[in-house]
Amino acid sequence: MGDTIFGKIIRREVPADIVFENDDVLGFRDLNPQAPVHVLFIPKKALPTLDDAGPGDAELLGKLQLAAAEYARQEGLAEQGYRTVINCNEHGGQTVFHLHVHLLAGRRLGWPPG
Ligand code: D5M
Repeated sequence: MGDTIFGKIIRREVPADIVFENDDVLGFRDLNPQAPVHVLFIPKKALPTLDDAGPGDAELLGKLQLAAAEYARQEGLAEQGYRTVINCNEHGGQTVFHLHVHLLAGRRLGWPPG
């Protein structure tokens, strides 16, 4: 498992506000929320960036997106809408190198993102 803060959250070595969990994915609230709802979905199998994903990760990537969609449905966010985002490397704005999907909801989101 990757040695990042997210690895420590998976191992319950640091606290997090965990709101979703299944066999492959953990979801917890972002410490620095950019919308009224801002949840991060991470694979329990660490992968640093989307650029490190290969064909063998196709199912896991699907599970991450489906976890976000399932959570959004459960929380009643789907009808008004939401956004999922994966930041990759420096210009993508990635700061934690354990692949994660951001789920943003609860306000009208601007486009294009900054
Ligand atoms: O997103 C990384 C995100 O991770 C950023 O929005 C802050 C968040 N973060 C960092 N540390 C924590 C902890 N400990 N709990 C919850 N959220 C955290 P990126 O796409 O890499 O910029």
